[in-house]
Amino acid sequence: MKTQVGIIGGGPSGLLLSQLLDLQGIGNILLEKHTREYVLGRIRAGVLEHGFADLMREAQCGDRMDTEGEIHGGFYIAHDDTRDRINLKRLTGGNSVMVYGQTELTRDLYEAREKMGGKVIHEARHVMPHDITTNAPYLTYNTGGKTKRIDCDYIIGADGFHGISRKSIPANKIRTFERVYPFGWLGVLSNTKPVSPELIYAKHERGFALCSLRSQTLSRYYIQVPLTDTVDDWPDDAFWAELKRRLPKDVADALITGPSIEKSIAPLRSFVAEPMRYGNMFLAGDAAHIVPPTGARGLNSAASDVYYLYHAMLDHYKNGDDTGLETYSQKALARVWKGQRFSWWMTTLLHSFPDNSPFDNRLQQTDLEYLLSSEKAMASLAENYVGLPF
Ligand code: FAS
Ligand code: PHB
Repeated sequence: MKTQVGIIGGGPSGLLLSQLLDLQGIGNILLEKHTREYVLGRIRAGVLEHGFADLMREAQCGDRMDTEGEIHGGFYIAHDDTRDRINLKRLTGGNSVMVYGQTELTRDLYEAREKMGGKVIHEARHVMPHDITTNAPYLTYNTGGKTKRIDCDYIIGADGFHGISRKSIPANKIRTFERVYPFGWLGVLSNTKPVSPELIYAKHERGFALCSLRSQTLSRYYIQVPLTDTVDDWPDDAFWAELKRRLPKDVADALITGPSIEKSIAPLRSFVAEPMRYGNMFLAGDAAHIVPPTGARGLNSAASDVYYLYHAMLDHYKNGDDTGLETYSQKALARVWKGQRFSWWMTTLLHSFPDNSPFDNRLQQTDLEYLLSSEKAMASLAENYVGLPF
């Protein structure tokens, strides 16, 4: 097979780029190693920057998001048995975020690809990029016991943190930066009415907690847990009791609990691979960078990579202008690192660090007091949270 762009990975990054390119008549084939059901079984992000929401609309995939998603103009920071609201709209001159689960967004993208007759190949095993540094790169993969080949002009590595694309770059051609946090997030999904109409990020000496939602009947909650914990350590009752301990009393009293329909522990890490281009292969999304989910930057950093790649490919194929391709890595990394900074800062601000000294804890408390007492500090948080410009 021959196409213009070969995409590895059928998560949000790969699917969104595939859809945008197809709409512009730029041929592409996407290879996903799992089944569609497996991909849609993952529970992940919940908050979209307004720039991401606009990109979904441009990809003609925004209708259900606009109908079922919720526009949030603020969120709360809970601490010391009280909570302060961060008024995103006022602090950013009118910007907000869209609360709409990644699972639903991925479903919308899959359905749009299907409707357009997009070439998405599932259960593509042992995908390998070849001749990446030549003008004739190609992909091989195995399906039904047969090895197949896709010749293309460019390869997009949108295969996530554990994918093959980043690992196909010679060690002396790539540099990685990493910070692993000494805790994870235990997340629970429950068919219950959310305790708050807007998200609540809670700082507590017992550990961080987050009250989020997917709809008015589907709640998403998280608590910080030690890395040694497993899901089996947290039966539903223990989870609900611990979440209540970390919330202001009025919120804890209002919490509606119910059986968990999904429960998982995600480790927290900050990670960046540079550069995001090697030869004619471009990395996008989690294949190149990971953030702790505290600042809701993960999926949103993937969106800006897709935005830059989409416009670079447009300029190349429509105008013969390769500036976008040549500057992609530098442009994408500039925004990625701002997302890294914000995610690290918000994680450091709100979590309990077992090895913190009393001095560290005083600094953390002072950071929070300064933030909540300064319009300018809150405006800085707000402009990062709604999304810096692409
Ligand atoms: P993805 O990992 O989503 O997709 C990559 C795809 O490539 C997968 O479908 C995978 O099956 C496929 N693939 C991998 N290797 C392959 C190969 N060799 N061949 C073919 N296909 C291959 N972000 C937030 O903003 N908020 C959150 O709360 C949040 N929670 C998260 C919880 C967890 C457990 C994880 C892992 C991530 C979370 N994230 C969160 C970040 C997450 O949403 C990512 O940013 C987002 O999935 C990035 O999308 P992709 O870059 O498409 O990568
Ligand atoms: C979620 O709803 O899953 C979510 C929301 C905001 C975050 C992290 C996770 O910062």
